[in-house]
Amino acid sequence: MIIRRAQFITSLDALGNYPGRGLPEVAMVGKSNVGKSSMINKLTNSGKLARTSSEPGKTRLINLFDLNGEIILVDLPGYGFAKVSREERRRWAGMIEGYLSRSETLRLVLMLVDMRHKPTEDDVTMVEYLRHYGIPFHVIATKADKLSRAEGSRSIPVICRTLGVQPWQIIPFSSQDGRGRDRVLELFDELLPPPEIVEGENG
Ligand SMILES: Nc1nc2c(ncn2[C@@H]2O[C@H](COP(=O)(O)OP(=O)(O)OP(=O)(O)O)[C@@H](O)[C@H]2O)c(=O)[nH]1
Ligand SMILES: [Mg+2]
Repeated sequence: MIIRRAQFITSLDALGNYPGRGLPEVAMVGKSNVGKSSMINKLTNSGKLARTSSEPGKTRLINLFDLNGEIILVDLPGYGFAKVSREERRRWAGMIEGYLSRSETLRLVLMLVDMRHKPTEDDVTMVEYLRHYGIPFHVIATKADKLSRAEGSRSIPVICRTLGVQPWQIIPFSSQDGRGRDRVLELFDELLPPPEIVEGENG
């Protein structure tokens, strides 16, 4: 998919109506600071469409972005961020779960894990949750630019074992150098309606 136009739509604290609702949705999940918002900016080639921060807990609402009027990208708050109050964490978990379990147009989840670290208990829980609800997902191994080639090849089997996924389900990604971007955009292509066949052409 070539992204010609990317626009912020709105922020919600629970799934509700929004302009563009009905289009296929792709949601990013993962712990705080893993790089969800940065990934949106890299995919759309826009410096600051989604707000990022070196401090975890930046995204606090469900943020929706329109791609070409064809796909909705959903930026969710991160989980597992110890510094916010228990009540706030519960509210975020409710937002994430509420969204994942209720959206009827959610077609793909990009589950982000930091390529440098073993996935956490929360990550394992998230994958179990996605499987339970039968939500198709791919694992995005973020911050790949921070690893050497050797470190990178050691990290993939750890992610596979911990999350119980196959290597083909993992896409190493970097918001710095853009690796993985093309593979993710190819996944988006699969969500688009097939091109219309124009009758009368080529016999
Ligand atoms: N080197 C490197 N840094 C990255 C990459 N992706 C994100 N970062 C940095 O990691 C920090 C967190 O990035 P965000 O995109 O805000 O993370 P998030 O997952 O949206 O975080 P929350 O909104 O708090 O859940 C920022 O300082 C980014 O610059 C990457 O691919 N490579
Ligand atoms: Mg964010």
